[in-house]
Amino acid sequence: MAIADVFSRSSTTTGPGAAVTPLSAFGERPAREGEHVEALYAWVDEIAALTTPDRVHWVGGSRLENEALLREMVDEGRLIKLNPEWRPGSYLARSHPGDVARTEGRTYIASEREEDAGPTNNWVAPDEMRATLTPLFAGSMRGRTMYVVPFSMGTVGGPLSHIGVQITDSAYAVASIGIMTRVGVDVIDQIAAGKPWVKTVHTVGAPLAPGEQDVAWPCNDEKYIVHYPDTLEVWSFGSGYGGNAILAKKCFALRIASVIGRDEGWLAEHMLLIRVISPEGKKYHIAAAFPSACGKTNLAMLRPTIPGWRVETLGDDISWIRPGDDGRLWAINPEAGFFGVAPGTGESTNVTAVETLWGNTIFTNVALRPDGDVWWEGLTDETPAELTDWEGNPWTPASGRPAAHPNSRFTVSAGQCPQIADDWEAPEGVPLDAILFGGRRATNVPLVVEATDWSHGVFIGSNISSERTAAAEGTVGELRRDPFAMLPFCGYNMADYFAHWLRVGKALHVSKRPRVFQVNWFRKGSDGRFLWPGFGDNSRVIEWIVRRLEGAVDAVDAPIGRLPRIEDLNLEGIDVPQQDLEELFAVDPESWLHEADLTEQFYSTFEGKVPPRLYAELEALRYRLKRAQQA
Ligand code: OXD
Ligand code: MN
Repeated sequence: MAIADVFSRSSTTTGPGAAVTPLSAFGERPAREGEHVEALYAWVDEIAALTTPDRVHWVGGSRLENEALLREMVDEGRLIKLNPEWRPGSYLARSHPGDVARTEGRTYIASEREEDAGPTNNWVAPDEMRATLTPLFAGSMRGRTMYVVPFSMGTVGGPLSHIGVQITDSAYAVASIGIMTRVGVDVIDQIAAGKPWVKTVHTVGAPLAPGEQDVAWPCNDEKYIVHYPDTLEVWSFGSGYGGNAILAKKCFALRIASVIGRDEGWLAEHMLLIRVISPEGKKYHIAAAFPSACGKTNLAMLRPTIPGWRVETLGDDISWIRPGDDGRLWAINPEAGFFGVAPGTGESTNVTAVETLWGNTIFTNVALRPDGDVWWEGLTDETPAELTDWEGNPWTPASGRPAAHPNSRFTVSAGQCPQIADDWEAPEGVPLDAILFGGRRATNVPLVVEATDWSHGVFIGSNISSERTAAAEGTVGELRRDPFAMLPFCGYNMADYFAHWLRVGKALHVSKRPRVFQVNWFRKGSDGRFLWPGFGDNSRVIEWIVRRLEGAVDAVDAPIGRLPRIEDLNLEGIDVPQQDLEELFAVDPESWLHEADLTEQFYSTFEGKVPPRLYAELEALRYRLKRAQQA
């Protein structure tokens, strides 16, 4: 019997023969009164009239309803139930091979004014976009169930939280939203009470003709991920995958929220959030922005290798940051789960993540083991002799292709993380002490450098970049810019976003501003070796940062910021040769002057909109570099 058959029958947790509640027992529209909730009902009716689903199901968010949904998905062949002995309550989804990642080329900011989208976003005028989308959405849910999912980003009713409703015809999206956000009728109560909410509409774009057999992962070759920032709406067509389908995440919590933050004076950021506890028991909160694939989840779940230090996880992808009454910046992780990249997550790189995934996890596009558990490249040192790959084909190490898709994912509740902070759901969030910007840089950028002040920090953030590797298109070594790690996620003109960052910091008293640092775990020596061990040893850099916050160590002024004195780094227990340490912190004025030219080129793409303050930072950097060159 095939593996899928062994575990795909009856996903019930109530035991053989026990009565189970079918999904159809749920889904009633909650009865509430008043003009606000009437507006919600009218909107849902309007979308149903456009998309013509067979049924409308209001998701209430109970555990029993979720179980019924998962059971139905297993019975319909959309999910494979994993062996409960190894992975209780867990499932594997296999996507269509053409629907495996966010589609940035098909992602649009349809703002009224083109200049509000800026040169880094795809723009189409809202009317034109609606004229394109309306015929695509018309009848798009035929033969399917339309789910209405009320959700909150941040705890329901929290002062930093925001709510929304996603309409979707994907049960997979419903199950994922249930993990990644707080879903429930209490959100409808908030809407009824008049709280503003964001409208999000999603269809996989695969209507079914009467009697037509469905496929496990319906989708459409044509895809549109469209944001209307002026009316706080998201419309997504054609994809069932990740950020294209879980609209609360990148679409709402970053693109739309960044616009709300611009207008309300706060920041929606692509940042992990951690609490660092020193051996003296002092607590510090750090948010850190890294482009995708630079180890954000690893840092979020850091296990320090230095004695006495602890890290608690608060979030691994998104932070909402707002000035508090005390004049400091306060941050929450608006999400309720982790949607992490599986390959490369393993015992030796992120044991905390591996432990988090013990059960109750939806895996997508990973490989299946013969024993009904999952596997992906990097999970274990040893490669299993036999697997079913992410496309459902037999696989052995000799197959010559990855068993799991490189963008395969796990979706799991944050509460399952063994080092999650007890108060990770605190509605008011945590006060920020430091902000880190990182990228993957083989050259130039030192292991750590401190910004001299807020506007220098914003300058550094605006210059985040990673070098292209041989695997990506383009010239190897060429810088791929990803300012603030927000390039694909900023819902408005990035130059206005830089100005907003300057404004938010300037409004804070200098003593209350988080300090800003740039980090780079990926610098290489001239022989191509990584100079720094990384992973748990990054705690040594965090220790230096904390000691700077405490005023316990001095720093050395360099043209690019403040560098550590090597003797202040805690290197006990690791063996990094002196020469490597020197290379890790070397600043070559010539190559930095070249970078400054690239920055100027990049800024010029915004046609005069980059704030003068950042040009002043650029000129000051050039001046310091030239002086260093002459010295
Ligand atoms: C993500 C990303 O999925 O940054 O978090 O791409
Ligand atoms: Mn991300």
